[in-house]
Amino acid sequence: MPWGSIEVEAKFTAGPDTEARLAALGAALAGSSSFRDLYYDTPDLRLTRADHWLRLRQGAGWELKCPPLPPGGAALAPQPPAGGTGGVPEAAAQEPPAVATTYQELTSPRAIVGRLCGVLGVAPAPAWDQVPGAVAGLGLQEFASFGTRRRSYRLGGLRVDLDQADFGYAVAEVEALVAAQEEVPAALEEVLQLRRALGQDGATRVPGKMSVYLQRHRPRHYQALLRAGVLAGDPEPPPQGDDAAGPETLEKRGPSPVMELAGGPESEMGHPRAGGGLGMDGPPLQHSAP
Ligand code: V4E
Repeated sequence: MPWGSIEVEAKFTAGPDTEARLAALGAALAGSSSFRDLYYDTPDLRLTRADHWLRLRQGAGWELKCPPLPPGGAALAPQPPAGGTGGVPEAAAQEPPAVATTYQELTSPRAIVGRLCGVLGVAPAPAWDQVPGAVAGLGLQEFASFGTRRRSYRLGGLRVDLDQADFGYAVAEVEALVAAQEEVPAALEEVLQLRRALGQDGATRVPGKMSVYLQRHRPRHYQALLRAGVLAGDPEPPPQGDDAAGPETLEKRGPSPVMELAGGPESEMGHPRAGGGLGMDGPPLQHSAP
């Protein structure tokens, strides 16, 4: 798959009986992992305002999640913001915001750098054959860093991830990976069917980790993405569990000072680092057998 896989996913809120329901449906625990994600953008947020999410998943490498290119369309021209589609195909992109999203997940350095350059409207430099060179050359800066503990289940071609982020937010997702855009509608149907079987009613939108992270810790970045139509303005989810207060460093310090760019959108760079609260500072990515 030269452009990486297409990920169709729907978030849901897991309950105390979710794992029992998964087992009853025949799902198998595929493993547990802990990882840290570091996300990058330009100081004026041009990547995320265009719905492009560049991250370094420690232990796994660089990944770019972005709206799929239209069939046959390999043009890498600068793109307008997603306009609230969340990467969902146009037919499904009407109001209200969809509960499922469709994103391309690029992992090859060439594809990632090519797409970044397309969005930012610059020509790739020869030294940017690896992602870190492009990150430096394009002036990208880290804007979010958080750890996740994940339990993953498999059921047929679907995967269910139960995530606990170290800033005090738990979220789950049903996910299908497909190779081509034509396979998206069927995958979408399967994903939503399993989400319903796990007890999440069809209409409820559940925000992802990043949405909640930005809302809590990068509010101006969050507002910029609401204005760009990239995020849908989810209500702040209620506190969850023992670590609802989040890691000490983040909660005590609150959002870091914001640097205003003259005449441009606000920057959210220079944030404090999340983490530590769940002891995720050990080896970056550990997989354990079920
Ligand atoms: C695509 C995206 C973001 C990047 C993070 O994606 P997400 O799937 O939430 O993270 P994670 O850790 O579960 O990744 P995985 O391991 O599954 O690859 S941040 C915001 N978006 C867009 C987006 C959206 N607009 N609406 C919803 C409900 N989710 C994501």
